[in-house]
Amino acid sequence: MKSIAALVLGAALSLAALPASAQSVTLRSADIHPDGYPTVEAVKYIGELMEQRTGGRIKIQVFNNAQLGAEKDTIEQTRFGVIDMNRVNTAPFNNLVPETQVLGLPFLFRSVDHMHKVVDGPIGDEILKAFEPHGLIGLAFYDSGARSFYTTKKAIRSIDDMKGLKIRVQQSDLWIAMMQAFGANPTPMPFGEVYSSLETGVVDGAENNWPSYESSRHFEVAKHYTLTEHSLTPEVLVISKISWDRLSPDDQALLRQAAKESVAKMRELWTAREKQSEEKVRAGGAEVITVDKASFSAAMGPVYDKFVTNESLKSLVERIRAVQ
Ligand code: BDP
Repeated sequence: MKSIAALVLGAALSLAALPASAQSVTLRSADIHPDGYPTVEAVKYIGELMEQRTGGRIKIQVFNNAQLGAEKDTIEQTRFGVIDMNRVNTAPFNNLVPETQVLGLPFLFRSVDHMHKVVDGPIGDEILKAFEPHGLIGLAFYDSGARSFYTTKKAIRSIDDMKGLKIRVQQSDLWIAMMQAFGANPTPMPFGEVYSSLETGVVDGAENNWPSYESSRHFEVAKHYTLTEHSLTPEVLVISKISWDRLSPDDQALLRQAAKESVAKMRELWTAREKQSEEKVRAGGAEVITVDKASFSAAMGPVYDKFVTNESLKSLVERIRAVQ
């Protein structure tokens, strides 16, 4: 891991010495998911478009499978320009970029279509812009489906079953508070540690969408999947402001355009993958449980009270609700 980070750093430094116009660049992009996962394929697709459109001058290399580290760490490395690009969930950005919190708020989006309308419109652009003061340029939001709980021993059949369960969450204060509001004990940790934590009983459960539940093989150790669908928080693709500023304005425009185009491609891949993953985990013996979502949603008041506090976040939530 260290040697890859050193290579990336070396490449970033040598790039700094080149004049802007003559640049041949390979942008290094991080992802914790494996090859074939829709987020990884979407960023590779941006790379293909960039190669075509710049005559091979600009390329993207995706370091998948958390080769460059866990999301929290790669976010820092991206801010400092050690990694050029990064595809991560919005949750590990929540503490750094408060505007991203609204996207994770439980039961805020009425449907995937509602979420698409929000992130594809001016609100999405506004939240992408909010990354800039933190050394990052937001390029695109990608689908992440709905997140639901899964547990190792006791299945969650009603909100009362959540009392006292140790549930792994992403490293975000919002997500910690959400678990507390559900009655559970939140255990924040990186994605890569979840399988063994489920297996050894460090946690009783976790929560994720169908594709991550499947590709991580968490379904082998946590077989009860309860369709709470409590958050539709999307993924986000960012580029380091340091790497961005090294690109010419024309190349920046090409990259923005290619990133926008990758969203439609990603959604196609995502829809197909959700189905395949669901089939795979059902065939693998997962028990899929439906619940009364309204009773879970009714417990979320404290989360909104604690996190939607200033006028700008209140306005974002109101405007999101108003999107038809
Ligand atoms: C997946 C996201 C990934 C997160 C992971 C998690 O695609 O970026 O790291 O959830 O729960 O759905 O940590």
